[in-house]
Amino acid sequence: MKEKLQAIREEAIKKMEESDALDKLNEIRVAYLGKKGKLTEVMKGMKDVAAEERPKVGQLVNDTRKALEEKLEEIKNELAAAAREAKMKEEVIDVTLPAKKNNVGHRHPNTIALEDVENIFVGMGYEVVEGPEIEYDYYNFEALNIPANHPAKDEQDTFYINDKIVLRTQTSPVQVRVMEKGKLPIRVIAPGRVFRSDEVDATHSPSFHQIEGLVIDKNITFADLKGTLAEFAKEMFGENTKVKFRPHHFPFTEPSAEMDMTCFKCGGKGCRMCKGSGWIEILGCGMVHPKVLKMSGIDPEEYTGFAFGIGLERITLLKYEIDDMRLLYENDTRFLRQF
Ligand code: 2U9
Repeated sequence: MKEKLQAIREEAIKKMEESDALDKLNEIRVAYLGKKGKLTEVMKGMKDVAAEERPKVGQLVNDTRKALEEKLEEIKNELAAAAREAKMKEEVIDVTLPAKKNNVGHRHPNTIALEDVENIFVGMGYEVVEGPEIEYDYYNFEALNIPANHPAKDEQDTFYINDKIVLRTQTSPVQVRVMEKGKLPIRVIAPGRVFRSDEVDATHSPSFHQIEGLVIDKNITFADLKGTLAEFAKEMFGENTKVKFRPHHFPFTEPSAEMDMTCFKCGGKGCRMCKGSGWIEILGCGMVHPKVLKMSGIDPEEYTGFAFGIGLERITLLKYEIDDMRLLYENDTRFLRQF
């Protein structure tokens, strides 16, 4: 019995030491220590052992089981450590490799120009207001003194949803809604998308953006308009920028004007940018028509105001010297990356 146990012990330990994987080690455990294992078989033979020998043999069986269990645990730990080591080697990360470059997004040039304009007017105490892109004919035309037979109302220029509803052709209806609320004085700018039934070319698009401004208070004069817009041109295009006003006509302002500024490229000498004239047209403006004030419930005897309209794309193209408006809408990242 003693020799048999010794032989099982040596055989099992040898097999354990030769084992190179955890599942093989488990097979060995089953074969020697399991219910039908070799050591269990020996235990079954105890009944043939003389009664006085049994405690001794029993002790020996227990010692053998303990020794095998200890060895099993030891080899198991060794194999697990080796497996961990191998996995670590396989998953090693080379921290010296150059990092993958992320594509960082850019603000659209129109957005940059819009934020510049907004910051200038917010700095002068204006509030930025927005309104619907789909508007009633009343707010887009009638309340702005644009009569039913005006060419701007032609289907060739305006997108009609039905005979009462249009895609706004200007952001002016936003200011009409502000006036209607009746809270005075008013000092707002209204930026936003507008729609006109135009063919696409280098300077036209059926959808573009405007920034309009409106100031209404007691004693507002054309001098306030001139001072405000001259200051805007300086802040936007440089301290040396000069402006001049040419008479114009809009149904919603009287008198009306267009404002030109000295060319920021040549300073007024004349170049390709300003087509040799030294001047660049940048916006339209005027004193709010008394009829427009009256229609929105403001007394033109008590209050006066000025308004202006800026084409955002025009400012963006000028600022970045871009010669084709279509580039602003194509979302070509090679173009957008440059801003
Ligand atoms: C109210 C009263 C008056 C807004 C104005 C212009 C002059 C103007 C153009 C600029 C380039 C349109 O995008 S563009 O083609 N706009 O010249 N807009 S005065 O006048 C208003 C607005 C609201 C209640």
